[in-house]
Amino acid sequence: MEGIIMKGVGGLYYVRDLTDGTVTPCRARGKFRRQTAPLPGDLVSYERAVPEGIINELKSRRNDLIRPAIANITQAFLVFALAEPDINWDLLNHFLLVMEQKAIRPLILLNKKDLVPEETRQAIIQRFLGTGYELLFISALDPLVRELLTGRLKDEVTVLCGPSGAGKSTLLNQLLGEEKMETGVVSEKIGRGKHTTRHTELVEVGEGLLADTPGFSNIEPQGIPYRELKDLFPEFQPFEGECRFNGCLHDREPGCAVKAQIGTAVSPERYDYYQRMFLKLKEEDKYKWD
Ligand SMILES: Nc1nc2c(ncn2[C@@H]2O[C@H](COP(=O)(O)OP(=O)(O)OP(=O)(O)O)[C@@H](O)[C@H]2O)c(=O)[nH]1
Ligand SMILES: [Mg+2]
Ligand SMILES: [Zn+2]
Repeated sequence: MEGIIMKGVGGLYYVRDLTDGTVTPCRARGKFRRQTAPLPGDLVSYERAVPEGIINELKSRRNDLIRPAIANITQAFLVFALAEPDINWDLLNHFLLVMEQKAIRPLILLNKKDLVPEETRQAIIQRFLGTGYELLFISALDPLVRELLTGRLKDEVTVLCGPSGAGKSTLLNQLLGEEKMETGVVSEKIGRGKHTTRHTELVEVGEGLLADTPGFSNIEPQGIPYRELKDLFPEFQPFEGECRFNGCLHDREPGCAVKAQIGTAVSPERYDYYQRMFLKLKEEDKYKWD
């Protein structure tokens, strides 16, 4: 039988059958567990048994993420609060890089719009100039968010990513129309939600699957050669090939067509982020072969 892993807790994987939708707790056969740890989102062949079924085979993955740990994602909702906590722009840009790298479509959801005046929105939109990334201002507390987002879940495996306290679990509950995920006020002391989500779990909603994940304050994009970083910035692409030098990396080279667009088709903030990541990756590259 074939199924998809909804969550893994203490070596037990909850497999949802692709045909009838029933969920069976399963153990994984040792032989492949040693090679690849099964993740939520993994497609498997399994056998039903009482009290626990057995996963016999892990199908090859379309993609996977390490943080949050999940496989076969088709789209990501990047949930950031406009306030409480304030937006960590580097974190948002890191997520965008990871999604580009893994060919996962991102949707930027700026939550808690009730906490900030509408005038602040334009400046945020400007930051993503030319990227083509979709950006929505929402309030996860407002039931209207269901109408806005449910249609986008159909036939997708969607992951909710974002820092602790951004409202991911609140949004999931709103989409489910029930309180399934624990949510909590952001504690001033520890800077994260009280009922902070501890593991990644897929749930069925809107004819698709949606994963709530624990929030984190930092992720580092991995395995990007500094020369290829530019390919992960969609707003640079229209100007590729227009720089004075062949193979221009849009850093310090004279006659750079991308740099000429700063403030018009490329936002200063995103370019600044590009340059900082570029330097960082280049530094790391130096030590790679030592
Ligand atoms: N004012 C306001 N508060 C919100 C909104 N959405 C969520 N919150 C509150 O923000 C707090 C944190 O929400 P959670 O849903 O627990 O956040 P989370 O992203 O799941 O956090 P972690 O599980 O720690 O990663 C809760 O007190 C929510 O009630 C919103 O749209 N407006
Ligand atoms: Mg949560
Ligand atoms: Zn250039």
